[in-house]
Amino acid sequence: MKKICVVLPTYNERENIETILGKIFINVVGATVLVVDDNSPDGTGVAVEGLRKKYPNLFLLKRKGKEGLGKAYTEAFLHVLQKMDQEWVLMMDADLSHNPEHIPEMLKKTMSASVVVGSRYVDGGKTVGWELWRRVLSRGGNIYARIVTGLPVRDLTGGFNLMHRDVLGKIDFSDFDASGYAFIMELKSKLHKAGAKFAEVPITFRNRTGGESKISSHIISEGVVAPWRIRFKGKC
Ligand SMILES: Nc1nc2c(ncn2[C@@H]2O[C@H](COP(=O)(O)OP(=O)(O)OP(=O)(O)O)[C@@H](O)[C@H]2O)c(=O)[nH]1
Ligand SMILES: [Mg+2]
Repeated sequence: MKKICVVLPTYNERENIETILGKIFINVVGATVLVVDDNSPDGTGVAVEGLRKKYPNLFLLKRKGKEGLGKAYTEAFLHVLQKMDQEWVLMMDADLSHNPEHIPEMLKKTMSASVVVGSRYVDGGKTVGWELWRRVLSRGGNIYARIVTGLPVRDLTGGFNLMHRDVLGKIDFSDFDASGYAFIMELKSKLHKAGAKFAEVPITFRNRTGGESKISSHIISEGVVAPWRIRFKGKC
């Protein structure tokens, strides 16, 4: 069995955290989960601490305050690389948009890839429950980003990704420009430059039903500029 650490960033996910953890541990026998929480005012961190009695393979990385998804992931990835020994690292949202039932299919693809993207934009992939403006923004943004960056991935902004620790370990985490969705795009670009072999597995992404959205105009505008930064980084 492949050893896997699921990294789960949380900010105010108290409504979702117990459900998502239960689903992960049922679908991926032997998984370790590292929750990285930015001191959520709704007590998500406290809830995770309580659940550690039930789940011995559950760990919590506590951060001082909300600094964005990119910073939380960076700290968690470095923690896994320096202090944990799982071979595969999975990043996913805690709001039930990413279904843990897809993880076994993603694990199968690791036979031939070092990064497996849970993808809304390959045959069989879909998004359920989003308003038209978010569907257009995401689909259009992904086409735009792929054309500008030239990266061979259809879901560049998707946050459901399984990565081998060796390729993750080649990345310079001190050199990221982005913090929102664009962090995920920049991560995929860096993985590509580090020689990762990508595969995409179709997923159904469901809009959150519990908790609040954290999408902001800053996150959207960062996503417009990021593909150009990625394209020209190191070239001028
Ligand atoms: N630790 C940490 N987690 C965050 C932060 N911002 C978002 N998250 C978590 O990252 C995941 C993705 O964020 P979401 O708010 O779901 O973003 P989204 O899926 O683009 O948008 P909505 O589902 O509409 O909210 C969720 O598990 C969030 O709780 C942050 O600043 N710090
Ligand atoms: Mg979400």
